[in-house]
Amino acid sequence: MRWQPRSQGPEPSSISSLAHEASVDPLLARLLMLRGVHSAEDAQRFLNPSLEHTYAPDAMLGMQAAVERLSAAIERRETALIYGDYDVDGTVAVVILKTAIELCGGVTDFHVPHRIRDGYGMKGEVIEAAAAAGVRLVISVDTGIRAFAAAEAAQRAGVDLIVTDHHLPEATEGVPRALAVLNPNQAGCTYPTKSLCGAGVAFKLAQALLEKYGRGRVLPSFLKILALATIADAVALSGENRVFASLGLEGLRSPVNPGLKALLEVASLNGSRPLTATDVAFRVAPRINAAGRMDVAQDVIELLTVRDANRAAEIAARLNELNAERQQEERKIGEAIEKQITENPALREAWCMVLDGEGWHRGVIGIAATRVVEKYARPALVISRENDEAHGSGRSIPAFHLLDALESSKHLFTRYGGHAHAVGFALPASRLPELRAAMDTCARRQLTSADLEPTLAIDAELPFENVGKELMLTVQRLAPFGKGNPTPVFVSRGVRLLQPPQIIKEQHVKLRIAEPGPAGGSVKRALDAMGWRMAESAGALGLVPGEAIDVAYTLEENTNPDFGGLQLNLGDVKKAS
Ligand SMILES: [Mn+2]
Repeated sequence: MRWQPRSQGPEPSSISSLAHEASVDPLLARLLMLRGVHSAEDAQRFLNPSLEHTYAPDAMLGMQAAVERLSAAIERRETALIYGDYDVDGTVAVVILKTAIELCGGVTDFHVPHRIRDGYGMKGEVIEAAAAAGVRLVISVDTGIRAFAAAEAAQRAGVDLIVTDHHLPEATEGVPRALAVLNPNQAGCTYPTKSLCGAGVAFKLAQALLEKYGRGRVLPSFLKILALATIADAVALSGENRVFASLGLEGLRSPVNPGLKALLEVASLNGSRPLTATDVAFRVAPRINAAGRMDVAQDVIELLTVRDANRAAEIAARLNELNAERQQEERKIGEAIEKQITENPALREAWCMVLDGEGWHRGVIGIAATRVVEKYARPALVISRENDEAHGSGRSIPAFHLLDALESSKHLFTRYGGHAHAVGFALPASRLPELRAAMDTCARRQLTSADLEPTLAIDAELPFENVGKELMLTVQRLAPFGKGNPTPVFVSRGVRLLQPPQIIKEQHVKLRIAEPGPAGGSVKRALDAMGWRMAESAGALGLVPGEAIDVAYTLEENTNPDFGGLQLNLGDVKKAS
């Protein structure tokens, strides 16, 4: 793996002037600058997230029309049908808007698509059925920005449609015709935060509504679930999103909502330490997503709105089981993919890997694609074939705009959408060979071989003696970490390996290391470094005790006495250069 500085390092003089102006130590100033923070004012905002730093909802195009129509519905006690999506973002968005409208005195209903039966996106049939049942107002959340046919169906059925979404609009056709369209990514919208998740857009509408009805003070209570969606949807954790994630995680330490309590409990997060974005991304979100993947997304809405603790515990336990099932499906597809790649070298050599299998569970192909990208450092599409139909999910590397790549072969698809880094699509199975060839050609045209080389971005090189509690506290001031705000990675060179590498569960490796000193001399202070899923790569180095090694790592708090409060998580290890 290639170690390279995270972006072009800031000038030492600008680091010291930021350190001075913001009264922070130079290392913290450096880490801030590497995260795009350049002024003392921005540093203060970054280090002290507050709702006061968020933008007025009015700044979003379409907000006024949406609030007016919703207020009219509230006054008339007319049912507003919220049309959501089945993932964390989509279900949280439903809960936020539903709760806000009801707090203002309105009446709501919601629809969350059945992943397999309904597929992704807003469907005209659902709106027509609602219209037949007397619904005159539909609001989409986290979906709808490309639902041209559904928007026309709404118009024909005499239903007012408000689209709220964060996915990228169609490049040439723009946005669907609706009473209002809220999406910071649409042409003409000057709202500063372009990277809101779907629940973030719904929150801005909820905010506008609640403020109009004099209920603005309840807004902070939405931040806990908004943080879940913001982290789970992997939007950049900077600006407003950092405020949502940071304040929300703080609140999740002591949730009042019975559903959230039950959910954290089954995820073994008991509030003994502050929650991290990693806890949400790897423990909470997968349990919520399991519902959508296994087709009971409406259970999530019930979980997050139910008052009864017993019912909440029941749903949470069910989500936990579904998550275990999901993990099993994921393992099965992962193994099938590895088998295909070993048996077919052409697949391994493709610059964009397109993998397909009969009957792969459509709920987990996105996760499978993420694993392929992590392992092979190139864009990947994972596709489930069912008879003549193929449904796929894709993930990419930063250098490759995956949605643009699909767009350049749009004639192949019956449906496609998403972002630069993640897409979903469907096509006739007979066109898979064409898709495979087109994606590979497209990737080879746009990427260079350097783009496919796995790299590790380094924030700073430190003497090992500087690694301690104080450094960890500095790092923690920058949390929560995620997309747009990566966990700082440090490098220490020539550290001494004290014991033979310890293999854990055949997959992981633990290294006991200390700062360099004379061979045979006394050991000053030792720390444990965990190499997750690195047993194989570290084993190949044949490390022996006493050897000098270079380590790249992140820091994590570990209250286990064996670790002395601090754990290093290895990004990579090499023999000392
Ligand atoms: Mn979303």
